[in-house]
Amino acid sequence: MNRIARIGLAVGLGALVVTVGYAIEASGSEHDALGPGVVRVEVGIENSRFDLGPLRVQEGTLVEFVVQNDDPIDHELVVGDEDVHRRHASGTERRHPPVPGEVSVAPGDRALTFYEFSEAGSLVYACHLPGHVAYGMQGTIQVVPSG
Ligand SMILES: [Cu+2]
Repeated sequence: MNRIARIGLAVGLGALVVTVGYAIEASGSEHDALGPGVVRVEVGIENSRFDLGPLRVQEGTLVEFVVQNDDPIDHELVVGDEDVHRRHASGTERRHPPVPGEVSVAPGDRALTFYEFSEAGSLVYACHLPGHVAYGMQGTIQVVPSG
């Protein structure tokens, strides 16, 4: 990729992140939650931090998580309920096979996973590599009923 194309991509991704950030920061009803339909959410990881705050998603929305790992170590994104996270927290899987909402991201790599938020409720996203949740690599996802 040449330099101009790279700058264009960076600007494009920046605009996308701003759009998502705006949607998250508003509060209240389903109108400020992501969705409905298919929504792409860019997730950056740097210094073992997700650049993503709490998410609000409308029930029934299919989210494409595009995860960019800018660290020199492995990370992962796991989306799910308490049971899913308990299993990962006590598990020993270093890499995840393709499971919706679960993806490993090698150093400097970019990976994606899809997750359909089919029921209203509270979910969590996290990285379960040893010590990463304790360091802060987790966040909440509120799935709100669609209007
Ligand atoms: Cu991690």
